Amino acid sequence: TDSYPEIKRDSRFAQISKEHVDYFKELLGKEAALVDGVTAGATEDDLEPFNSDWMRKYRGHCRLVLKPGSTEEVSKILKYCNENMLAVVPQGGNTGLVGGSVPVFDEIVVSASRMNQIRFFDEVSGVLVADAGVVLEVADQYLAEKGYIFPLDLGAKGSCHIGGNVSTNAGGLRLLRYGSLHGTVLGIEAVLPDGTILDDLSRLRKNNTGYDLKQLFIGGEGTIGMITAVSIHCPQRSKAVNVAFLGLESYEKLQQTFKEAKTQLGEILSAFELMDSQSQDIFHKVKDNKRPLEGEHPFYCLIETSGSNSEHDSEKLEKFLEDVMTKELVTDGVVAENETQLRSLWSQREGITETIGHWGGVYKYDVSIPIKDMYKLVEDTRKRLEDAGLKGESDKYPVVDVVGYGHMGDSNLHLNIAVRRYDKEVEAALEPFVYEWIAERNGSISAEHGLGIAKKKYIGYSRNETTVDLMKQIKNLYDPNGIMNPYKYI
Ligand code: FAD
Ligand code: 2HG
Ligand code: ZN
Repeated sequence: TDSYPEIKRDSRFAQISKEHVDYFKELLGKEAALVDGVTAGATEDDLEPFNSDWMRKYRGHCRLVLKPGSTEEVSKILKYCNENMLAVVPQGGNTGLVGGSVPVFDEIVVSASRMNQIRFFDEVSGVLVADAGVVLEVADQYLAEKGYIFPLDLGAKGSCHIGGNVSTNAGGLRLLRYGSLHGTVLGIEAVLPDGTILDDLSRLRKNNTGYDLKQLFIGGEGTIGMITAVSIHCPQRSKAVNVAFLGLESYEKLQQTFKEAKTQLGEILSAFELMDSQSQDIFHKVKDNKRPLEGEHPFYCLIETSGSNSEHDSEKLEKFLEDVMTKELVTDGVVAENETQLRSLWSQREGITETIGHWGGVYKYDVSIPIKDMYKLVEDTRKRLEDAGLKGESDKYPVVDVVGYGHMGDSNLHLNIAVRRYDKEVEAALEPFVYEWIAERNGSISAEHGLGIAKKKYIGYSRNETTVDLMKQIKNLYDPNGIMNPYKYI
């Protein structure tokens, strides 16, 4: 999908000229702060990491990347772009999965990568204030040394930025325990398209003084401004972390196991992740590693506990395992005995996204559905593609497999269709089928990845007209010229 035949470049936007680039060069000073394919010799290859998304599914044609080093520089860049009608795409680690982080045409990429300083940490309250371009894993390691933890964790932690996380309102693997960024983010600093700096870097947990404007930027996907810093409440890091990996016979038993986990593990439960056998087959085919359990099971789940008393927590988890096996809810299970095993069990879950694209492509649906119906979407989609003669072993079939996994504890399913090639027939079988299926059950077509360009057309399946109209009014208020991340969902 190299181009977007259905989208036309907005002629209101200026073409980038030498004069524009000269302004940015003078402003940013350093050569390292620009990737310039307009006046200097930056090649397609130099620009590729900014033009192409993580899945290599969406590609733009930007010829200029700016890497400001401060909020003031971001302010001057956006003000100039706004006055000169230059369109802009804010970019973090470029790990987003809905094509929102890359340009569509020749929009200028403003990367947060040089804004990567921790600004403040309070060892008593756990409040962290950091630049938007701090990599999530770097923030978490910094916190680990102080006995704290970042309240968000996800497979892309080594590349994604905390500013990108907040802009997508990423959910991830710890939401069950620490809640969403809408609760943990205490404040933001952002630059509006006209250059105004919105300094709302509150360090307070409670602040009921009018509209909570930061919430619009949390999950705003770069459409109303660029986040330059984040203030976030970080919990104490648990001393004892345990992980169990279980094999189960049916989705029904998985639901009962989840209920038992909540009852028996209570306050120490920190993750409950679902993986079906198809997702694990793919992981093992690609990685060729030893499976954690003997034999194969239709469903797997990963349970993590985080508490303060190692002995007490292990005992609780062992007792829980014994109980669910006695009740025949769980067929087989293993508990990590050390840090290496713990990481290896987590990789069975975190590594799915990386391995599933192995055959050429993936159609991704990141959905919220009431838990009892959640896996039926995978079964119905699988049947639909089989009935249409699109799924099979040999190369003549576009579909390799239909896979379900995700954050069961948050009723968030990742339906992934691994394909050998992107194919119009497969697309027609999937859409709007999947979206209608979700809307009928009052689910959400995007639980945590956002809308970007991939889900742009489908917002109406999850939001009514009044809501979408209000969103458009907000967009127009903040960004009247529409320069921020154009052509995307709003
Ligand atoms: P980018 O991809 O660069 O940008 C994402 C969006 O935010 C774009 O619209 C962009 O314009 C905007 N943006 C970025 N930075 C800024 C800024 N400073 N100001 C304003 N707008 C900005 N997501 C989950 O929710 N849960 C998961 O478990 C999860 N796991 C993942 C695992 C893998 C292996 C991968 C590749 C992705 C995963 N994701 C997950 C997707 C997720 O959205 C991103 O990984 C992450 O939150 C995006 O951060 P980023 O810095 O890469 O942002
Ligand atoms: C995860 O939970 C991510 O692993 C990615 O949200 C999901 O690749 C996906 O569809
Ligand atoms: Zn996820």
